[in-house]
Amino acid sequence: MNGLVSYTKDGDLGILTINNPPVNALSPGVPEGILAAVETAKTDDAVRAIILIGGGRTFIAGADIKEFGKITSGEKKRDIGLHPILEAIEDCPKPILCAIHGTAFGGGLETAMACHYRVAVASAQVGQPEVKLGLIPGAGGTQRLPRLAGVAKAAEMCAGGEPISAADALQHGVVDKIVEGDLLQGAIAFARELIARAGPPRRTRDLNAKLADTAASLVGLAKVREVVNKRARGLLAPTKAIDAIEAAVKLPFSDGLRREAELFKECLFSDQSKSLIHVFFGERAVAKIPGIAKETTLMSIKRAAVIGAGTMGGGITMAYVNAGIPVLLKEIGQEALDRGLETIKKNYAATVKRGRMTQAQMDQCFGRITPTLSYDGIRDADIVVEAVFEEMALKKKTFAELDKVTRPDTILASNTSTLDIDEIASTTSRPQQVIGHHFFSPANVMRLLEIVRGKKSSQQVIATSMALARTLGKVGVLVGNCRGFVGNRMFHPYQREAQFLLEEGATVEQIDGALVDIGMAMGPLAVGDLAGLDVGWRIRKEYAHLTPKGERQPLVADRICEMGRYGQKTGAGWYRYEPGNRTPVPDPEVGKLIEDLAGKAGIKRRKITPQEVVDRTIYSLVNEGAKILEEGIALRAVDIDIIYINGYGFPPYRGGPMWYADTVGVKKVHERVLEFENQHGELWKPAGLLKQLAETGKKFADLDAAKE
Ligand code: 3H9
Repeated sequence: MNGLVSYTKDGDLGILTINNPPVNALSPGVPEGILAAVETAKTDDAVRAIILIGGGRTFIAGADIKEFGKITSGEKKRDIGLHPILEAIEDCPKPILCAIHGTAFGGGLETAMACHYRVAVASAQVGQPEVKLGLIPGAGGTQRLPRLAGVAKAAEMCAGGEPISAADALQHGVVDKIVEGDLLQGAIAFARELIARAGPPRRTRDLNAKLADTAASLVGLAKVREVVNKRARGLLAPTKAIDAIEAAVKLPFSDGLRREAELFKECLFSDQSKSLIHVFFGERAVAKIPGIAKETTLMSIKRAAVIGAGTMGGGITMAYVNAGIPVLLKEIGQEALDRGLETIKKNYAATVKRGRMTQAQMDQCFGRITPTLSYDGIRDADIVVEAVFEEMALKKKTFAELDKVTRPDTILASNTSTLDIDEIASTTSRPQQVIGHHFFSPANVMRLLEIVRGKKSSQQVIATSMALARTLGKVGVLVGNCRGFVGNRMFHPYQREAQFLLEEGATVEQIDGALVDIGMAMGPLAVGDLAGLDVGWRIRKEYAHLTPKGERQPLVADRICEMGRYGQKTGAGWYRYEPGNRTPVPDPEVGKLIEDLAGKAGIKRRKITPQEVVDRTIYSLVNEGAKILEEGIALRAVDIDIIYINGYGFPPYRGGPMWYADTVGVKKVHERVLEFENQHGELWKPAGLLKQLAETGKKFADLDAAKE
C-alpha cells in the first residue's frame, strides 16, 4: 500500500501486513496505510474476510511516542489521528481478524480491539502501558477494553500499565483464540471459519454485556480506584484512566470516546507525561556511546567471580545468578562466607514467600553459586567483580592479586562507589581490562549500574559492560572517573544541604517530608540511615585532606556516628528504629543534638519552608550535575537523569534533576543558585554551564539534542 503496510491476498482473504521496524509503531503513514488497505479489501468483491498482522518481531507496540513531543511543542498541529482509522476498521462490513505476536501495546491493542476478532500466539503480550508515559489510552482503549474484559480488569490494565499474557487475555475475552504453530496459518484458518459462519462482524463498541450491571461495575471500579490512589503517589495518569473507564460505564460509546479524548489531552500536555516520555527515550539513549561502534565484538560472559560476600557482594552475586550466570563467590574467612551465603538464602526465601519466585527457581539460582576461600577456579571466570571494603589500599591489593590469578582476557570490575578507578587499575598489568561496575544496594533489586570508564578501559570492555548490564536486567550508564563518579558526587552536596538546613532550623522529618512530597522515594536522611551512616563517615575520613580549609562542614553527621548511631543497622541514626522494624521514628535526642551544635557554632535558627528544602537540595544536584556535564563525566544530561531515577529514587514523572531544572526554567534555577551563593558563599558558585544556559535561554535538553 505505502511500504509501511502491504496488502496481499490468499484466496478470498485480504492480508494486511504492517512493516515498520523495529516495533511497528503507528508512525505517520502506518494508520493511513492500514486505512487504504482496508478500503481496497472492502471494495474487492473477491475478498470475504480480512487479516491484520504485524511483520517482523511484533504486532504493533503502540502509537509512535516521538509524535507526542511534536504535538505538545506545536510542531505538529493535529492529534495522532487514529480514531477515523479505527472507526473504518470497526465499520467494515467484512470481518476483520487481528493476528497478534510479540506485543500489542497501547495503540496496538486499541487497533486490535477495533478489529472484529483477535487471535494470538501463546507468547504474545497485550497491554495498555500508556500510564507509564503519563498518558491514558487515547484511541478508544478505555472504552473498548471494558466491553471485552470487564470493568475491573480493564481498569487494572489501564491504570496499572502492566501487560497480560495471551492466556490471560483469552480468559478475559480480549483475544478469541490462541494459535499453536504458525500465526498466519492459524489466522487464515480462523478467518475461513468466520466466512463459513457468515455472521455479521462483531463490533466491540456494541458489546455491552459486561457493562450491563452499572451498579456492580461502579463498585468494582471504586475498589480499583482505591488501590490506584494509594499507589499513584502524585501520578496523574492512573486516576485519569479510571475516570475514562468510569465514562465507559456511564456514557454511550461515542460520548465515552469524547471524554477519553479530553482526559488524554490533559495528560498529554502535562509536565508528567513530557517527563516520562523523556525517561522512556533516555533509558534507551544511555545505551548509545559515542565513539563505540554498534558492531564492536562483545566478550562472552558465561561465568563470573565476585570477591567479597558482604551486602554488596551478595547482592551482585544474586544479580548474576538470577540472570543465569554462575558465580564463584570468594571471601577471606569461613565465617564471613557463611554469613554472606546465609543472607543470600534469606533474601531468596523472602522472595519465594512473597510469591515472586518458586522454591525450584530459588534452588536453581542458589545452585549457581560456588562459595570459596581460595582463588581456585577463578581462571574460568570471564569477569571478576570486586566488592571488598571501600578502602583504596585494600582495593589495590585485591586487584594486584586478581591480575596474577585470572586469565589475561578476564574483565576486572570494581564495585567502588567513590574511588579512583585508574589508581586501582594501575596495580594491574592490564588497565585496559579494568572498569568500574558501581552497583546500588540492594544490588539484586536496584536497576542502576554506573559503568565507570578508566583512562585505559578498552572499547570492548566498555561495550561488553553495557551489554552485560542489560543481561543483568540493569540500566547501564557510562560515566567518567572522578570522586563519587556521577551519582555519589551529586549526592554529596545534596546530603550536605540537607544537613545545613537542619542546622539552620529544619527538623529531620521536615526535610525528608518535603522531598517525599515532591515524589522522592525517600528523604536524604532516611536514605542515610538505610545505607549506613558509617559508610559516608569512613569516606569523609579518607578524603579529609582534600577538603578546602575554611569550607563550611556539616556539624552533626560525624557526631552521630561517634555516638554509634550508624542508621537502621544499629537501631538509630537520624531517626530511631524499633527492633525488627524499618519504620523511622523521629528522635528528640537528635533534634536536641542539632540545636546544641548549631547554637555552639553561632548559627541563627529560623523557620525553613518546604520550598526552600526542595530548592536547596534539588538545585544542589542540578548545579553539581552541570559541572559534571561540563567536565564530560556524564555524556549527556539525560544520563544524569537516568542515574538519579534508577539509583536515587528521583520520581520518574519529574524526569530526573536536569530535566526538572529544564521544567522549572534554567534561568529561574540559576537565579536561585545565585541567591544561595549570596547567602551561603562559595559552595553555591553556579556552574559555568548553568550560567551559560541561563544567559542563552537554553535548556539541558538542548545540549543533548545537539549531540544526537
Ligand atoms: C500509545 O500507544 C497511545 C495510544 O493510546 C494512542 C493515543 C492516540 N514509539 O524498547 P526497545 C523504539 S502510547 C516509538 O529497545 P525491546 C525504541 O525507542 C505507546 N519508538 O526494544 C527503540 O529505539 P532505538 C504505548 C518506539 O525489544 C526501539 O524502538 N506503547 C516505540 O526491548 C526498540 O525498542 C508503549 O508504551 C514506540 N511506541 O522492547 C510501548 N516503542 O533502537 C513502548 C519502541 O532507536 N515500547 N520504540 O533506541 C516498549 O515497551 C518496548 O519498546 C517493547 C520492545 C516492549 C515494545
